[in-house]
Amino acid sequence: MSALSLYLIGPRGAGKTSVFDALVQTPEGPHFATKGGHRIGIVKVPDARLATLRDLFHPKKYIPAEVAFTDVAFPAHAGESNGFAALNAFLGEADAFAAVIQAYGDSDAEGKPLDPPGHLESLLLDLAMADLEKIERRIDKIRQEVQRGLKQGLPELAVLERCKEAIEAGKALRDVELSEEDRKRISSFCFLSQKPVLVIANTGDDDPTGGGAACTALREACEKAGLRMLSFCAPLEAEIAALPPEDQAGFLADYGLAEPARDRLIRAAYGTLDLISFFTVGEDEVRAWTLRKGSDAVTAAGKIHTDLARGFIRAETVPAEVLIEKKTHAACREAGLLRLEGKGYIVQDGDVIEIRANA
Ligand SMILES: Nc1nc2c(ncn2[C@@H]2O[C@H](COP(=O)(O)OP(=O)(O)OP(=O)(O)O)[C@@H](O)[C@H]2O)c(=O)[nH]1
Ligand SMILES: [Mg+2]
Repeated sequence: MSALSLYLIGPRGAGKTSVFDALVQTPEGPHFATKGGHRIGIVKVPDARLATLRDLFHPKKYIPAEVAFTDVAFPAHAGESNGFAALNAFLGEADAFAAVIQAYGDSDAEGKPLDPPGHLESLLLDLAMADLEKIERRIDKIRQEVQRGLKQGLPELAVLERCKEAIEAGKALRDVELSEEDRKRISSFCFLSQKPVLVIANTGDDDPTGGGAACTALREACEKAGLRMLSFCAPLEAEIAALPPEDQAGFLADYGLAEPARDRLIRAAYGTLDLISFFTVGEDEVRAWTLRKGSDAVTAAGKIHTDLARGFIRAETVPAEVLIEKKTHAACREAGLLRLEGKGYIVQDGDVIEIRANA
């Protein structure tokens, strides 16, 4: 996996761009690029363990993991699915969505009374409707083939019909239980309602920690939908992110915030997507790698290089905290804390790993 990519989506005027600004703001100004009207900001995943390892090893290169945020530009005349159908191929590339929902003020961008749960519901519906359109088109195509005697599409047709029923019953495809085989049969569609969704409540500066009524209502709706919610006041977070680093913690604390918005969102995304980090260290580089929880040592080796997976012998493994305490691999080995793990070892968050492999 290269950088984890999170796409900011949401109703018109919900605060997507304001949230994006808060995420990409730095004391030197905002960092982002523009592509096809969409704004993309790549940020480093903060990890205190990795920073401490850097200070121990003084590597030539220091390479934290990265997350890419995209502020999706929805077309102005979007039609029924609010642009989701038109942007389907583009949105399909996201690893997950961050759904920005307005939770400040009394009225929404269209001047209607503020209704965060309603906004979330219609956003989720837009995602599902974009999928349904694709599913119906594909079902028609397969049925035509079957009529002409081409039967190989039948297993795919069966899965798609289940998906269609689920959406028509008001479900998201992420809530449909599929076998590994069925999952593969539909993976190329990159269905939008199959992707993990994190909800961001964009609160007012009168409610920086999200305890207000609008946020509470939205939180309840998220719990019902099985979605994780974070809240932040985007303009306030952007202001704090622009301050000199040494001043930021104090301002955050003044508003009752433990961490900047960016860090909270990244942490939540890792949790929702079941991701962990492992590290490689040395004189050349100290680096973080992103891995799905439950992956084995060979998979971790393959992240670094396919040759390392192919020639895998063992993984010399020590938790970052132990290496930080003992300072060197030699000291870890002496204390019997450097483990030799085989192919099937399930990598743990924070493992420092050195792969031994046949060249
Ligand atoms: N008071 C207040 N205003 C906000 C907040 N967040 C956004 N706004 C304002 O709401 C308006 C819309 O915000 P944007 O961030 O542009 O919303 P958007 O979702 O990117 O909008 P589109 O891209 O046009 O769909 C802007 O005028 C913002 O200044 C907030 O937390 N508090
Ligand atoms: Mg915008």
